[in-house]
Amino acid sequence: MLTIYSDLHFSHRGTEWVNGERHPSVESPARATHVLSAVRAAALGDCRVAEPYPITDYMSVHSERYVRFLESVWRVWSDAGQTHHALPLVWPTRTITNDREPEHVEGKLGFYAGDAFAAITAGTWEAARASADVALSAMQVVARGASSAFALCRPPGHHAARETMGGYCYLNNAALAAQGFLDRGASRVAILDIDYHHGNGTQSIFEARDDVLFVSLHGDTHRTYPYFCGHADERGTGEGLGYTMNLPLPHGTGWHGYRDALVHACDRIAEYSPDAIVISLGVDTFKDDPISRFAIESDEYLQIGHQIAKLARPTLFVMEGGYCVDDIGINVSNTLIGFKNG
Ligand code: SP5
Ligand code: ZN
Repeated sequence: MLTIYSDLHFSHRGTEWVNGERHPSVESPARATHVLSAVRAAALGDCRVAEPYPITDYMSVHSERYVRFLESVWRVWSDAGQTHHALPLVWPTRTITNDREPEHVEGKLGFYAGDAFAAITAGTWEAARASADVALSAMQVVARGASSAFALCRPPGHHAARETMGGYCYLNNAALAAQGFLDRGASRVAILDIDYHHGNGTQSIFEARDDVLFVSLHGDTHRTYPYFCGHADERGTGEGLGYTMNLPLPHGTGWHGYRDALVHACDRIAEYSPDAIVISLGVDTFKDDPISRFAIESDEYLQIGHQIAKLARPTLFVMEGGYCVDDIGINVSNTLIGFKNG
């Protein structure tokens, strides 16, 4: 299995608020370094750098004004005399909302953010863009006939919606890949999101459509980030009704409960009979993840990969979350090895 990566992610090191203090984000450059080392150590296959894609290619799932915002926001922010990372402070809430983009950068930040977990730094755009290019390059490898590929994306993408950043995400790498498969001739694409957090961005991009099936296993959003959606009764809208499947699981879920949900998810995907599968691969389901509450052990990621392999479809793995840096490498490589060994 070919791995696609980029070193341009190093230019992005975000900050986040924890307990009233500003900290380096747990979504760190070391995550990608450790995953790349583990994939190399596991001799999974070649590792190759991503190709650059034109900015207009990101507009297949994002709006033009949102992409232009991401491209320009750091310059506008620093031109305004600001010296530290940009984080939103004001939001269009449920009742005080319209669709008008503010002119001031402080307003734009809230307009285009779902939360305050997606800091804008000097190198954020370059990194987000490279991450999307990793996903698109790996998608192209599979679209041209490879049975699988691994997109070692950083920053992650599944919390980014059509015009919303959040949860360490800016461009939705998995959604760009899924749309890329459709644009290259696929009729149906399934996205299986196994990050601990609900893929709210991905769901919102595809929930009204039946050409992308979105299936997600995640911590119950009554009690965990990203809150507000990801509930079992969300099944899609309009033509997309029946093409969103959410499987929320309680705090403490270990392999036993997880496996049953994963088998159920895979059964739905098999029934859909997709031409390609995109796996939003987060390993923040790990027992020692610092921000999550599942209890999957390192060896059990082999079983997760094995279940996905049983679907026997062209499969693209897209890196999402996972914040236990010491074990992120083995957890990701075990998933991919479990898949490769069928
Ligand atoms: C891609 C991805 O995994 N994004 C995750 C974003 C999660 N951000 C919010 C986490 C809030 C955690 N607060 C829990 C503190 C536990 N001590
Ligand atoms: Zn996550």
